[in-house]
Amino acid sequence: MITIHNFQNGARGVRIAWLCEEMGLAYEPVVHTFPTSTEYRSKYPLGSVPFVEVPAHGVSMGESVAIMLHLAMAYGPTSLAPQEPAARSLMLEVAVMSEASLGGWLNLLLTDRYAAPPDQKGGWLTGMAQAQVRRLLDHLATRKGDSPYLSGREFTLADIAVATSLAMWEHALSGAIPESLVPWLGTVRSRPGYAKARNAFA
Ligand SMILES: N[C@@H](CCC(=O)N[C@@H](CS)C(=O)NCC(=O)O)C(=O)O
Repeated sequence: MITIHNFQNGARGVRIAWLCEEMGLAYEPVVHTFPTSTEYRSKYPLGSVPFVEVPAHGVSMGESVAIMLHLAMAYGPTSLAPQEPAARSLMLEVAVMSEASLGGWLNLLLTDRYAAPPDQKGGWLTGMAQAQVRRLLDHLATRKGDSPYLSGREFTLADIAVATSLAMWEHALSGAIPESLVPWLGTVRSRPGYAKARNAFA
C-alpha cells in the first residue's frame, strides 16, 4: 500500500493521488495540518508535503515530481511515462519544470500572499515571480502548440504535474491561465482520476 501524506486540498499531494488513480494503484491518503507534527517530522524532517511511504519496498520519499517518476518506474510500464526517447525527453522536461521552475516561483508567491508580514508583501521579488510564472506558462503553451497534451499526443505525468501547479496559480494566487492552455486544462481536469484524487484530500 502507498501512503500519501498531504495537507487538506494540497495540490502537490493530489498530484501523486491522481497518478495512482490513473495507474490503478491503491493508496491511503493521510491529511496533516500546518505546521506538521513532531511525529510527522520524525518521518520526514523537512516537514513539508507531500511525502510517500511504501513500507513493502522500503520506500519513504518527498519531492512530488520525484515521487511520480518513482511510482511510474516501480509500477510501470505506463503511458504516463513514455519509453520512446523523444516523447520521454519532453515528458521529463515539462514534469521537472513544473516544480524546479514553476513550483519554486509559486512557493515564493504563496509565501508572500499567506505568510509575509503585511508591510513586506508585494515587493520587487513578488512582481518578478509573477512575471516568471507567466513567462513559463507562455513557454509551455508555445511548446505544446497544436498537440493535445503538453508532451505530445499522449496524456503523461507531465500533464498531471503542470495541471496541479496551475491549481495553485489559479485558486490560491488568483492567477490567469493563458487562453491557449484553457482547452487542454479542461480536458485533463475532466479525467475521473482527478476528481477522485481531489476527493481523497478534500
Ligand atoms: N518541491 C516540493 C515542494 C513541497 C512544498 O513546498 N510543499 C508545501 C505544500 S504544497 C509545504 O509543505 N509547505 C509547508 C512547508 O514547507 O513547511 C515538492 O514538489 O514536493
